[in-house]
Amino acid sequence: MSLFITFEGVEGSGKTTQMEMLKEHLEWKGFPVVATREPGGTELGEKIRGMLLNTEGETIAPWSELLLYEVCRAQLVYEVIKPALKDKKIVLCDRFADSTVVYQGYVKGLTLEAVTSLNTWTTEGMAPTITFIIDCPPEIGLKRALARINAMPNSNKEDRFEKENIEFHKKVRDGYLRLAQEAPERIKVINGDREISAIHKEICQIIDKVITPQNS
Ligand code: T5A
Repeated sequence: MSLFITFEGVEGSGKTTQMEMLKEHLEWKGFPVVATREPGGTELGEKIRGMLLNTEGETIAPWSELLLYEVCRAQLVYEVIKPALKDKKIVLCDRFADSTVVYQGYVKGLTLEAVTSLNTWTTEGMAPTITFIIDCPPEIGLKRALARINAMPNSNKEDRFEKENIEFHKKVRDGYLRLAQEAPERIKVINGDREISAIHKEICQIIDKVITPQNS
């Protein structure tokens, strides 16, 4: 069956952890799965990810930033997501178009009309079947993310956490909760301030209902 599942939330909320665990769960059940991420997921996208997330002090203009995220998305949809869905695979994506609505639209103030219009073009009109917002207070997410980043070798460090203050991340969280209210059918808000295994269990319960034989 083809199914497109995305993971969203504040930095360090546990998106990558949960996506990898869901991938294992689905593969164990015998489904072919492709897991990818934004920004990134393709050769071009990973190059642009480096430009976006490790700016070495250079300021990227808001519209340039938006367009770079959209370039990554267009390439990922074209090269990875669409072909995988066509092959009846389950696609898991760590962040997708909702990130742009929240970060560049709600929080950084670019016009939502432009953001959603660009999203429609670069996704070729495709939307996730289910989106999990892994929700937690940004203070907790940032603490987790910083601990992980500080354990990385220098060459892999990204400097984005030093760029924005806690108010920025609170707005990101509020933005996601607002999106969830606007699309309750698609977006499931999951409490990310719990044990990793408890979060995984809840996500599996939701997905297992979708992939039961009568739906596949
Ligand atoms: N962005 C992105 C935009 O502005 N616009 C866009 O359109 C897009 C697509 C990169 C940045 O780009 C911006 C948003 C971001 O600023 P990213 O690489 O996804 O996006 O950045 P993060 O969200 O920061 O990714 P992280 O990997 O840091 O966070 P995750 O994936 O949420 O967290 P994860 O799973 O890696 O976990 C972090 C640490 O916490 C532990 C893990 O083991 C790990 O060490 N952990 C937990 N610890 C305790 N309890 C739990 N429940 C835990 N879950 C995970």
